[in-house]
Amino acid sequence: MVYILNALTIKCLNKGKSIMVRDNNTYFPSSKWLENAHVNSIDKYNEIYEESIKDPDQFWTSVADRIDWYKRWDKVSDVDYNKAKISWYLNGKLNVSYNCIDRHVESGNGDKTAIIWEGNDPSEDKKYTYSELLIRVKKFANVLKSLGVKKGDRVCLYMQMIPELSIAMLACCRIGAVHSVVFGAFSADSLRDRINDSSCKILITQDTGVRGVKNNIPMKENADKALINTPSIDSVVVVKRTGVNIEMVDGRDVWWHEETINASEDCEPVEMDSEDPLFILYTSGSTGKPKGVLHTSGGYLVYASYTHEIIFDYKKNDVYWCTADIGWITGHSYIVYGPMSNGATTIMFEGVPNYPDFGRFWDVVDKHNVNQFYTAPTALRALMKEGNTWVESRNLSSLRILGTVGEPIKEPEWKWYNKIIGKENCPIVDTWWQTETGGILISPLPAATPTKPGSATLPFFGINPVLLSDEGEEIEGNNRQGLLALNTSWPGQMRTIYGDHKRFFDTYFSQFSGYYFTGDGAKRDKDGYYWITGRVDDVLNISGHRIGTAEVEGAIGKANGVAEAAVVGFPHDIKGQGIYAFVTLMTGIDSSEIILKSIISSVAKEIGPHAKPDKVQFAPALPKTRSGKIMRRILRKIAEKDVNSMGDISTLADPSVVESLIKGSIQV
Ligand code: 7RM
Repeated sequence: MVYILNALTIKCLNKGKSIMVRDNNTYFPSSKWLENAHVNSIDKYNEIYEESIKDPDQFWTSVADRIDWYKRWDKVSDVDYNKAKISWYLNGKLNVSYNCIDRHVESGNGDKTAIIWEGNDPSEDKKYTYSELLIRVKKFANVLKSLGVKKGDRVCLYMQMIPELSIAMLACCRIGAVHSVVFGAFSADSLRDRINDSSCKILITQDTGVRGVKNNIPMKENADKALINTPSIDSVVVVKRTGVNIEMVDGRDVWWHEETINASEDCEPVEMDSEDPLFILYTSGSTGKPKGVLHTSGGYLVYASYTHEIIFDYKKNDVYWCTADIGWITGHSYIVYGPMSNGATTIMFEGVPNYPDFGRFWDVVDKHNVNQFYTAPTALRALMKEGNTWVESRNLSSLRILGTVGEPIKEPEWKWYNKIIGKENCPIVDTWWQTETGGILISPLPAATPTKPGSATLPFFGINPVLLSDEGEEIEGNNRQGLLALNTSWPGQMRTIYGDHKRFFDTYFSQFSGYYFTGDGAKRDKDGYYWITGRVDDVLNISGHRIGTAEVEGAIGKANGVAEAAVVGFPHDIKGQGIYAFVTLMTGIDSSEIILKSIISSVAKEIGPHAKPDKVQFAPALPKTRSGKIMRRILRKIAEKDVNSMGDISTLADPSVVESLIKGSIQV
């Protein structure tokens, strides 16, 4: 399917010199973009899109030439969704760290800044050129080798946003080790489960972390708790970030700085097969157990690299900043692998948007002359609420392109972003994608696609989105809504769930045969633009973080006195979605402050503080069908305070439960 915009749209696009032209709530790329951008008109977009769909092998062949291969592939792709079998660039050989560092040094760009690290405290920053980075990565790769890490071994990285995190990732791929980054806010229990699921051999962490007003996040202490039950871990490498006193376990723990100081600066990159694993990243699904999403080397790098260049219209001298945490896929693809494979200057930010004040993002933009700025709608909502004075005192004239990711962006924050941050001069790319997709699948191209606030617009090259009915019928035509699926593969697609290929098939390919099912709903408007309506499964999106309702329910269930819990999302001003927990206590136990506290702390312990419920309602019973399934649809309506459109409740075992839930009171 090809989307050709109507004549009116194209005419408006060429309307003239004015910066951003508005028409019926459609925003057009400003004229100064039309000339020098990689894709500089909607006609060009349509032309390339058509080619990419007509002859995908030819298209993905030409794209893959951006990467340096030791040996080219002998088949572009081999995909069978009915077996969940996905391979790209078969028998191609490459090394990801070579592509992200060495080749830039070899081509004379060794003195170019690779990473600008901006610390939590504005007085702290560091820059690493590509040459400096190469030395550090080689040294640390040798440290890993000296600790017995071999090709294919898993290495867990549990760190905050410090440069050593990127260095460790690149060192892993230099020697063919598979990294598994665990977001620094996850609890000891979560860390333990993730280490065990993929039997990591080594853990890399830091003494303590700093983030906003928190200046002593107990990273090593959490790690120590996790490590009580992780038989696969041989050694722990600890980065000294804050210098506070921590315990080091003799024979197991070593300091990063001590190990690297005398490590050799020679370390040849290992030749990897395209389909050798690059990393595992855990993400929440609709069951209690997070999935180890596995990405491989060749296809992932090609896709991250290409999308980064085209969607952010990245040019050689740009300073690019993605504010995400590397603990999530956005940081993997668009702080590390995409930008660095393109030889970009990428900013890595340790702090938070409101520390030391609400102008911090804009200070960083001003200080480093950021050209592309990529963030989450939740951050924009939080900042928008604080007024414009924080923005007006900073010079944002370097900005060229703005991006968002992680959740639907709503019109108010989109308009604020456009006007107050972009000064109506910077196209906004609302990028839709997932941990599973490796890179962006639906997004405007900044100098080509007219945008509409809230729409991720059109598919990227080579991407075939479809809308499906609940029965799995393809919904053709525009002005329609359905379940979002993809009917062809792309190089950045995940390959399996680590250690559980059957679950991979069951989760993504079994519901609708021949399609990859995303778990999202979407509508396609009259112009063929996609509007993501959100998850249709039991996955919540809290401030852009994916959290499964089942995980939170499991954690609540572990608190003393709790018989059962059901968790749903509800609309939240800042977070996008908040967590609403309905909790039934054991017979004879009354709700109390103490129980409430133990529920909250159980969630913090089992998952992490970011998954704490915003609202807890104690309920005598939960609405269940006669077969015992909790009807979340009803709980969602109660959480949304939309009790008048409850729908059919006749299949409930006991419909009177609903009445008591509506009357019930919230405790938090
Ligand atoms: C990159 C990332 C994936 C889920 C996805 C959606 C939601 C992401 C957008 C979005 C609306 C967007 N990976 N999502 N981007 N919804 N518009 N531009 O976020 O695996 O952590 O989450 O996030 O529901 O399925 S993720």
